[in-house]
Amino acid sequence: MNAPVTVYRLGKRAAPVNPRWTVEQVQALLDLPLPELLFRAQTAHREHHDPARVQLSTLLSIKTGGCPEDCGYCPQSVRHSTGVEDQDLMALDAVLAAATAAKAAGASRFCMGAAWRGPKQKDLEPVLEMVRAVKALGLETCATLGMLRDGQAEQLREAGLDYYNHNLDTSPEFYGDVIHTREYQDRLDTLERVRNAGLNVCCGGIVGMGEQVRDRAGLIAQLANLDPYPESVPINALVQVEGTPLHGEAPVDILDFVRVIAAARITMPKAFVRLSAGRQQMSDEGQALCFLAGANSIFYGEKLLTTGNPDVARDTALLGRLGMQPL
Ligand code: SAM
Ligand code: DTB
Ligand code: SF4
Repeated sequence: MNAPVTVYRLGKRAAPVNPRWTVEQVQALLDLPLPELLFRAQTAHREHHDPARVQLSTLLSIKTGGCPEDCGYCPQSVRHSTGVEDQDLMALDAVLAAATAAKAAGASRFCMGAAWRGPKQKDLEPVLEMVRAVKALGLETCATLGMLRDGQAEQLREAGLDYYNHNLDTSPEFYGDVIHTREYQDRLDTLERVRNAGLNVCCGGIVGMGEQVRDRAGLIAQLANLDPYPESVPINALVQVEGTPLHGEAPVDILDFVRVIAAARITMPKAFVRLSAGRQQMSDEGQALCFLAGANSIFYGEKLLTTGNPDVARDTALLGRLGMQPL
């Protein structure tokens, strides 16, 4: 009955042999009655995590706009007119000032994002300096710089990078509807370089791009079948930006978003599942459901890369209302 499922593994397209999770199994999770799904997610969550703790990561766009890729969701693509102002690579002292402020506000991780297809060696050198300096502040370090070539992940690791973020974004089947300038396999190749260099992998995707439930299941199955699965799994709700091709999509129902969080928690029980972009558009109650579904990390600070995020006062109040504490 079921069509064969392509399971992508790091570095090669493998036949569908014994995946830890099939797309059908994940879809069955997404289709559960919500109370049952939340119970299963909470059970998995409590086996490995304190349900009252949340990890806080602050983002900084260290190089903004002018990106040659055509990701349909992204305000930084040179192919979309979004009004985002291009900014060259930031100076080290400005990055350090932002990291210092993030630490003072309570973040434990600082994530530096650059709108590159991938860094050239001359781009990477100053980023290595940034990683060294941010690490020296006593923060965990994360970077998201696009595709990496051989040897670059090792250089980042040696500079003190803890995590590299590179998202699969959606299912292999839906991917080509959203991005045309690089392939799913390119992303898997970068993830393999990151893993082989001994870095922690931060990899997730976006919900609300017009995908079917099966594509959400396809994304989660891909992530969960990575061997090992990512340490950090950001689940983003599409932030719709005028001028991007995906502007005007029907917003995702928060309860469907909660289901994706729960499926990530059940299939990747030890991972930190991050309730990522889109929180500014969510109610406190919607976010609370995400935590009940097993989310235990957020982006913290009033800006994501180019779009808004709840400010520190709103998040402090939210965590207070929920009786939750930063990790
Ligand atoms: N250029 C690098 C790359 O694409 O790997 C790093 C930065 S890129 C902005 C990082 C991730 O942010 C994307 O893979 C995507 O998942 C997410 N993202 C970008 N724009 C978004 C949006 N409008 N809403 C939600 N997530 C978004
Ligand atoms: C991730 O999964 N989400 C973050 C981070 N990784 C780099 C980025 C969200 C970007 C939202 C749109 C913007 O602010 O430009
Ligand atoms: Fe470029 Fe990354 Fe935006 Fe894609 S998501 S357009 S690669 S900055």
